Amino acid sequence: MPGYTTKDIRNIAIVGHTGAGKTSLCEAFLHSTGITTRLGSVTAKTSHLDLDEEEKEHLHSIDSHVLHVSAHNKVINIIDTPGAPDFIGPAVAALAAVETAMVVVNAAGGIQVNTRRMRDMARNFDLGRVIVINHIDAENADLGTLVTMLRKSFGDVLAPVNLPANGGKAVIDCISREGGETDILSVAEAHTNIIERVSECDEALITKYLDEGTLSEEIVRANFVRAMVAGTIVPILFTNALKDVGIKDLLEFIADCCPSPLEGKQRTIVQGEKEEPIKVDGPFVGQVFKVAVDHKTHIKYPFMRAFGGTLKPDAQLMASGDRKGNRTGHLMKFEGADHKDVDAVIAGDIFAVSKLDLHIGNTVFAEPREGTVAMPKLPTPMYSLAVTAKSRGDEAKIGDAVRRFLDTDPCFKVVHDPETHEMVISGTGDQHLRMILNKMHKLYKVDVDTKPPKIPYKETITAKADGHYRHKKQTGGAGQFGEVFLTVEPLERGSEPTLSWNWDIFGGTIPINFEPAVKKGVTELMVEGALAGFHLQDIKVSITDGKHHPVDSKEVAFKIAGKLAFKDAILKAKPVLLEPIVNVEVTVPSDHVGDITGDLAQRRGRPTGQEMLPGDLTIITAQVPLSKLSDYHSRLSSITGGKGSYTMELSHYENVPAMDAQSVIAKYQPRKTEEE
Ligand SMILES: Nc1nc2c(ncn2[C@@H]2O[C@H](COP(=O)(O)OP(=O)(O)OP(=O)(O)O)[C@@H](O)[C@H]2O)c(=O)[nH]1
Ligand SMILES: [Mg+2]
Repeated sequence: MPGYTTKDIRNIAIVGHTGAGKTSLCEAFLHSTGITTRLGSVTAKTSHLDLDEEEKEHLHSIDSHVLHVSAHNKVINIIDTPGAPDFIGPAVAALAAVETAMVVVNAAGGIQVNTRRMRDMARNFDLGRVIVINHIDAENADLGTLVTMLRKSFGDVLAPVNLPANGGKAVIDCISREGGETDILSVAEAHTNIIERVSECDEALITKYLDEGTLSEEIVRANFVRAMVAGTIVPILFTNALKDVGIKDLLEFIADCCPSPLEGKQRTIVQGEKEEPIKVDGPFVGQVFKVAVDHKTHIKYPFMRAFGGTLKPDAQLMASGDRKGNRTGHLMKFEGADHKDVDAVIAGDIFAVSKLDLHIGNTVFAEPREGTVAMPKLPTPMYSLAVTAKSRGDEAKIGDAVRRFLDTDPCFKVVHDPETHEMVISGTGDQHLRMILNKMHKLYKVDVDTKPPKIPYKETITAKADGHYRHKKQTGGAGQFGEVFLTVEPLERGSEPTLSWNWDIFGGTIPINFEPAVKKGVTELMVEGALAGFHLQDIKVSITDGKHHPVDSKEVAFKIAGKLAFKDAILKAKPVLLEPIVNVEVTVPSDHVGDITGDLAQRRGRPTGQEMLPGDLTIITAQVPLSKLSDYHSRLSSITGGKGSYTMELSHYENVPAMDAQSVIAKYQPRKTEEE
């Protein structure tokens, strides 16, 4: 057993925009606690964490890294996450494993796209939040203004718990001290603010504070964790990751003031309507938040957070719903790429196993059982490329390579388009997919040609209608006979499941044993579409009547009758084409705002907001049809001379305007006639 218990563990995900200094802070933690003898540097390519070739080449993290250090007798498990918007997947998944999200802000860059996204995700997932303002030595940093801006954006819950002093060479603690020389703001005000924020977490404390005019340091410290968990305080700390300023203070703060697994967000196992708390001393429950693959040996390492129970190397592990498990084998604690075996894992800890076929998001048990622990919602990959092998015969190699990325990347998806014979890969953005194609080239020696794939339109109906089909075929001896009457009705947009199935047959006009065949025909059409070859959604179908023949009625006859009766009804039910609308956030130098908004308007974009950032940058947000964005990456680059960037995520589906719909449907007419 480890020499610590669950209450001694602190789990922290370090999140925030790219370049904020997250990996550098982790290097500083490793160095400051004596784990590394030299301070690793991202820029000098000597980082102990950013070890991947792509990370070294582009000088930023592309996957999460797991490490742990000790401070004030606590074991601090840390997940360093990538901050580039295209690599947000591993950062979102990391939130599943922790009680606290540490949002790092670059003092010179301010609140950037991913700072806001990760802050909102952490809050919506009920995690404790800490802000770290790093790069306090940056020449153009205006720390006072930044704190004001952060407060505007995060709200009054923000409270500096230390302040930079001595020209950014030190920090002064404001929990224990009430005065002192600082570079910005007053220690006394910060001290009072902390007391107020902490008192807010409890009625009795508010009364005590109002009665006595203050609270002792002892009381503040004793209640700090509760205030963080309740969200009445979001502390701010200052650091310079390269010069060891504020690093020990930050580690001690995490050890003393951030929630342990017993105090922070409590996870539950959800199974249908039932929700069951997880017991720390109950059977083992864990969740996979990262999968690493050693590209040389192809060994897979699922990384897990243990929520309940103790795990030994001889246990069997299985994902929710699996009947059989596999022997756990080595249990490991990782430090970047290095790992050491441990003889047991306790509730609350973060660890890895090897060679087990587990996936990101899997809830894992040591006995067969159902139910899952909720994960924060991962972004839907909306940026796609159709890929074909450059050399003939490489198709199988591409398939193998792609499978490895599917194992490790939570926002990478692949579908085969049976119609165009294309493999369509999807990710969060151009940078994301380029990274995967680069790795495919370097690690698996496969090269591909790419082109924009077809847009994932959908089809639905807007009215109620009846449908009918009589399938009768007489070929020599045995014939085929089946007749189906049905009704379709629209469901609410975005319904789950997308098809509501109702078997309203009375008196055996269609024998019940043909229900699966009719359903098969209907579900086939749900995938194939009736209008233009896209998936149908949000439809209620009721099979109301039919006829059968004692000899000639066969499954195949009812499948065809079901499918074509369904198509008949859909085409009468005022079908429409739906298109994906994405939320786009474009960050550009402010003098390009006019050009960008004009260009977005031409793409049928609807502006939803604009926000100024430090450094004369502006964020423009808009909702735009995905179909209008296939060339956006190069267009943005040419408008801004390469200085603009954008992110997009699925918002919803809505009707395609009539003109555009006609041209999409027209393109699919020939295939439609061929099919029938
Ligand atoms: N001057 C100064 N530079 C810093 C500081 N912290 C980090 N840097 C530099 O800032 C750059 C980005 O640092 P990283 O640690 O890679 O940033 P990150 O947040 O991990 O970035 P992503 O991995 O892309 O999300 C590197 O060149 C660091 O050397 C700091 O406190 N002061
Ligand atoms: Mg990094």
